[in-house]
Amino acid sequence: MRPDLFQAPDYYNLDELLTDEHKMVRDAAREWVKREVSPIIEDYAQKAEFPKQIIKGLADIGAFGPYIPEEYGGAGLDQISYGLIMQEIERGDSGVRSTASVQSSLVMYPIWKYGTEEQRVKYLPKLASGEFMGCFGLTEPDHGSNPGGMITNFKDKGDHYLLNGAKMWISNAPFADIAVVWAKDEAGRIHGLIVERGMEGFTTPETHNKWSLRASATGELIFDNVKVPKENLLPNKSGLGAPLGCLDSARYGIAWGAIGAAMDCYDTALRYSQERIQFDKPIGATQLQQKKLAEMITEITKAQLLTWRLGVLRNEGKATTAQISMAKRNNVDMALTIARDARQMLGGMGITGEYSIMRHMMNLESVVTYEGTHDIHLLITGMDVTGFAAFK
Ligand code: TGC
Ligand code: FAD
Repeated sequence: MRPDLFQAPDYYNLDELLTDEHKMVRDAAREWVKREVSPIIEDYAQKAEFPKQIIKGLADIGAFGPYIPEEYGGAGLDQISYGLIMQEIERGDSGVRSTASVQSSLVMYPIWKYGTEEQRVKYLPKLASGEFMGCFGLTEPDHGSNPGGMITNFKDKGDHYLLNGAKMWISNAPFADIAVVWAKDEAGRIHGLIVERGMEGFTTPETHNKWSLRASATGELIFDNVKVPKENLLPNKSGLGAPLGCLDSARYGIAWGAIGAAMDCYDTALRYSQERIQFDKPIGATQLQQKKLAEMITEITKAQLLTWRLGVLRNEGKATTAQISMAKRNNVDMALTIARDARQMLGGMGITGEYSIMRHMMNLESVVTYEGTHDIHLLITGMDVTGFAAFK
């Protein structure tokens, strides 16, 4: 891959809306991505391997639990800093951002919000430092968009719970030390349980042959009569709303992350259009390529404004699930469209690993699917504005 020459677009001077702390956190993450991710990521994506050596660096830039209080090892930052970190990481690669999203919003968040003080103290500092890695098991082979139909279940056996079932498409599963698993009790109510690697009957086979998120490890979680200690149940929230609450936080981070992938594709295509000569002039001097670039920067700017405002609402505790849904859906679709157009602008070079665009494009096919598909987010907005749920 070529040297990383990334220059972040800021067409509406959005930096003026950021505090010094936001800019410091963002710039540290940007520098780290340039130094530690860009030089190696193409190689790891080609090998379909997660670069485990970056775990410590992710922890050092505050990517594991950015908004978790410092007393539990988190960075104690606000929601805009959290978003900016996700943006910078996904500028490098959506798979690396996935690892950070899962660790922060899908593992640390439920332990912090729904767990006991003992669970917080036991797990959060180790997750923040990267000593422990976690994963989140909600999706099942027969229940993806409709997680409420899950069949994974546990029975009360007096001194422990007995867990049975299977989860599929789980990011970080192949190497995670712990899994936050959503399962039904005997009354059919959903609860979160912390399952630790090494518990008898718990296995995590890796999912191979992905054309997307190749630098992120994905796998299954299989529970065959796993004895889970009673103190591993997250007691402070149950029902489908518990996992959906975690998704609010992760989807918000993805809305920012997608902007990072879009910025990288735009920046690469812009530079290429200024340098690539055809018919004796730069392709950037042609109207067709200018149309693509003008639309890209317009859409990136709109997404930046949408997401910054959402961050303000999150900081005030006022952002709704439907508002988060709209930003996730809009920004990922925006990034995917930009990646496809940018790839065409590079002609044949666009399909090679010399440039990051094709990798972003393939990664974004997962991002537009996970954490609620593009269709499901449209239906959430539809339900919000009409009052009618059209899922069922
Ligand atoms: P519905 O009847 O609407 O709601 C069930 C209960 O949940 C409550 N609720 C929420 N609570 C807190 N936060 C939210 N965001 C909530 N949304 C809903 C709701 O009030 C209700 O409570 P109660 O007390 O009345 O029972 O549920 P539904 O079954 O109709 O489903 C709605 C739907 C389709 C929107 C939901 O199931 C959904 O979002 N489906 C998409 C599934 C999804 O996003 N899965 C993601 C899996 S994790 C993942 O992909 C990680 S990838 C990570 C990475 O690598 O980065
Ligand atoms: P389905 O739900 O079967 O959907 C298939 C199609 O039907 C989609 O186009 C969908 O939009 C459409 N559809 C579904 N319902 C409706 C409806 N009511 N109306 C109209 N259209 C509908 N899950 C986890 O729990 N943890 C993870 O860490 C995780 N990581 C992932 C990593 C990757 C790389 C991928 C690809 C997925 C991951 N997922 C994870 C799973 C992800 O959340 C699901 O793939 C997603 O929710 C969609 O579920 P599904 O694949 O079963 O598709």
